[in-house]
Amino acid sequence: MMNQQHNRHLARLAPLAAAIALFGSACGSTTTASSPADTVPATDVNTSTPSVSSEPAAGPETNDDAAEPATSSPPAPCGEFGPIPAASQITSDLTVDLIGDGVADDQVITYLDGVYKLRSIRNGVISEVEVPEVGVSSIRALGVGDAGEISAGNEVIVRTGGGASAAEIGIFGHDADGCVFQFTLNGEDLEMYVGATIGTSSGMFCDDGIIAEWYYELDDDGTYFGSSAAYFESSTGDFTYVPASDDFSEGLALEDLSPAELDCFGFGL
Ligand SMILES: [Ca+2]
Ligand SMILES: [Ca+2]
Repeated sequence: MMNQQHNRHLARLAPLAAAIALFGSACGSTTTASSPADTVPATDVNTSTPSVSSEPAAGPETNDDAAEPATSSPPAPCGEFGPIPAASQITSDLTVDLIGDGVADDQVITYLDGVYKLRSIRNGVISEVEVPEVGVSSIRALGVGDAGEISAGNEVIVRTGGGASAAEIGIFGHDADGCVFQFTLNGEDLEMYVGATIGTSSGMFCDDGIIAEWYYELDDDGTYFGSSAAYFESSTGDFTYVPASDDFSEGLALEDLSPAELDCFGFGL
């Protein structure tokens, strides 16, 4: 099935319940948790508390790295990030649970510093990504939930832009080192839209292990046509169709349409 990104004709979410049921079985055969084996330094995939050892590393580590600033901050597997510049405009600042241990002790901040950026502090690890193409809108982290079941912990649902009539939604997760990244859909930008204009309407749903979207358009005869589809994280950081979840319908009455809203872990736009 073609992935037509923007022009996907999504409609009723009626088949979503079935999709979720299917998803359950699709999920049973989850692919192996492939870890992005990039430039992994000598750190373990350590989700426990960053132990800036109080005891000296009993070894010949007396190798003076002169460039090392004499701070006692935790290790920085994602790079060095200073304080957010005072002149930048903070557009959201949430205290959330990114690890997924039930305790909201992590932080997600979105801000404008020339470009929009999303910074997360997860288990003490700071990381940041730029969010391009925001349009006339701004970006704002909306909340977290376990939308992708391969990536550990909770994902961040973010309003990544949009215009007057629709908000664009993106999803951000964390890799094995705790560094934030933006999810993709079949390897391309994941952009979902929530909103309505005269003649069009679109919405988005998310819950544990699944996201879905729908889109309708007014037809010549006054009815609506459109389609819907559900997605799951099929490989690290990438969503794909839940098998047989995409649906096309036409001849719909206005009251048949799923609402043009974000229905996502209980938080809205
Ligand atoms: Ca936590
Ligand atoms: Ca997850």
